[in-house]
Amino acid sequence: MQIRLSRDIGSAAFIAIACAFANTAILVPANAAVEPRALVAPVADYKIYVTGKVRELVTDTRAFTDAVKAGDVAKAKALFAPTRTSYEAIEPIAELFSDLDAAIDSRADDHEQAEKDSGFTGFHRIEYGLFEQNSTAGLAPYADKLMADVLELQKRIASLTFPPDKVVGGAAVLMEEVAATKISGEEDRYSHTDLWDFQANFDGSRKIFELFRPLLGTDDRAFVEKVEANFATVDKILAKYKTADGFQTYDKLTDADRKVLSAAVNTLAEDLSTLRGKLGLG
Ligand SMILES: [Cu+2]
Repeated sequence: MQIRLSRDIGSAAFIAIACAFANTAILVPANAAVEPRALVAPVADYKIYVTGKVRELVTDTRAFTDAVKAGDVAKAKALFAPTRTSYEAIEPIAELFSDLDAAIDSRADDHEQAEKDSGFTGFHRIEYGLFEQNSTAGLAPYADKLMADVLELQKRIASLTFPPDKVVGGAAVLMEEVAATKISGEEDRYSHTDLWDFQANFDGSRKIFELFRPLLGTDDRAFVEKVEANFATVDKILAKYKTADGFQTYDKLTDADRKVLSAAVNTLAEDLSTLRGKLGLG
């Protein structure tokens, strides 16, 4: 019917209509590749991952805060970085619990009076006491609050809905944050344990990529290979700094490695934000 109509109204119109159809033919399969129903399984699997990480976080935070309250500076210092990894692994979705994220993981400069600010709580407030002041004096209330906030997070996660666009978008935003600010070593500025956080941030974002990757079509094979290669590059750099019980301090990272790392992370941020569009998540 369209063809007969276009013949009737002339060849120019026919070309326009043919082009419109050609565009539709190109667009439809790409969008139809991901039905909303297909997003249910990766989101459910991701929730299982997050729930497991939060369970670890609760156990580890209890040991960490117990050490702080017992006045055991050495033990508390040793537990600081490993305790944080399960939290950093779920950081892509921190936007879904932003009030708790601020209480648990904000930095001194998020607060008007920096380290002196009574609103500065959580891991980094305790880090400041342990590593900058080399003491647990006055940290007990912060330890109690951190434990309470982590338990509240566990409760909240249990009934939280994970919108797929926030999950996939969160991985991209986290990579952006690593590239833009974390790369300077601002997160763990007193302990210099940033490499532990980086590894956990990458692992957490990679998990999201791996869960949603099966939804991509065969025409995205080059994209998938590129993202995987960049995750591998990041892993390779971090592996150089591994020690028997974790990572060297961040100041050991060479300028050359810092450059390669930041380039790889920038590309990951761009590619992961493309992934959102590829999955039709806007
Ligand atoms: Cu963090």
